[in-house]
Amino acid sequence: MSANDRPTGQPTAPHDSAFLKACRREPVPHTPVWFMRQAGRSLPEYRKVREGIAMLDSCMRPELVTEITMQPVRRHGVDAAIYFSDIVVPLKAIGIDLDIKPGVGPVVEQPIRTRADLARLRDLTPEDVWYVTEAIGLLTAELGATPLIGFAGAPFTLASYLVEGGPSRNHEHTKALMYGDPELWADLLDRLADITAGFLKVQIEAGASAVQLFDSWVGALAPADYRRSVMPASRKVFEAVAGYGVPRIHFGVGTGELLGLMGEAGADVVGADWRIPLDEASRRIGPGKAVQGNLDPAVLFAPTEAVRAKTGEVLQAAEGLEGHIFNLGHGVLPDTDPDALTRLVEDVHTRTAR
Ligand code: 1CP
Repeated sequence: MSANDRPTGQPTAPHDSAFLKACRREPVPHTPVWFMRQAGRSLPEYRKVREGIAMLDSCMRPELVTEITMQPVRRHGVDAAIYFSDIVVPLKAIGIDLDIKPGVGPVVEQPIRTRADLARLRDLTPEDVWYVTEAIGLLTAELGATPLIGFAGAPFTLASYLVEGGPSRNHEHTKALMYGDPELWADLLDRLADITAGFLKVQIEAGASAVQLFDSWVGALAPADYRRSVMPASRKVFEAVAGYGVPRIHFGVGTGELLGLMGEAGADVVGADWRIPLDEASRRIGPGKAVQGNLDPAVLFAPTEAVRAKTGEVLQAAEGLEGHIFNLGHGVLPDTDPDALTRLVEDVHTRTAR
């Protein structure tokens, strides 16, 4: 069955999908499921179409982006698609000299550490990312009633790659700048907030039904530092796209102590990793927000019965919450068996059918 060809009684537009209903905290026919990093990573059909094409080049080819974005929707029957791209694409698009190195991640040729470096961060225009607009046009036509999630990296996580020059465990250069030159840091995050907001606007205007702001590495900060040095920029991003009325999702790893502040930053949905049960996460996030998560992605390497048991624990912790979107606590791990993901979608749908 194609996404356009559903039996009667099924939603006919993304607006009526279980995913968007859950984001709005409305009653749902079943708990919606999607997976962070569902596109790419574990799928053999992904590796096949990517053969010989560099990661960043693949993000600039609308037909290829459409195919890769559709693959997990076709294979797993997830309730939403996530646009295939990377958080560093808008930085590359404004001329930052960076590459995504296989097995490493984003690497920035000349890190950004001084006031003079800031001048390299100009605003993003829709023309800089014409391929995103084109790909989303193709995708919304093919997806039918299945919603498309657009995304961007949050200012802190983008700053970490720019200041460190690549992936980092301890974010030491980033924190040195944050504590050592708060004014420059604030200006850097403010610049990144504008670029990020610009990138999300392009995706929403092209047809994305929701957006997720990935602040993957912000769990490295204490709450007081988050509030003072990061929250203003993340809030600026959420406010910039508030007028579109599409749900805004906020996610980071290891953010148990930050969930309240992440909710305050302005999202409609807040994601949590597996280190905190969802009922406690929801309590910390506060009223009026849906929650997303939070099965440990490593659980998918356990036998099927163990996966079912851990899935049951997540669903139980989410019982009674207004608005739960089932997801992993972080992205799909590259060696995950794709069939385990398909079984997980079926299991959540069956157990939560109302
Ligand atoms: O669902 C999807 O897979 C959509 C595509 C997607 C997304 C949502 C990619 C493709 N990247 C991202 C987001 C992203 N990229 C995040 C936020 C989500 C998360 O925390 O997982 C982050 C932190 C990145 C940065 C990045 N890009 C890394 C992590 C490096 C580190 O610091 O440890 C890596 C390895 C990449 C490369 C990348 N991005 C995407 C793919 C398919 C790949 C691998 C490319 C390759 O191997 O050539």
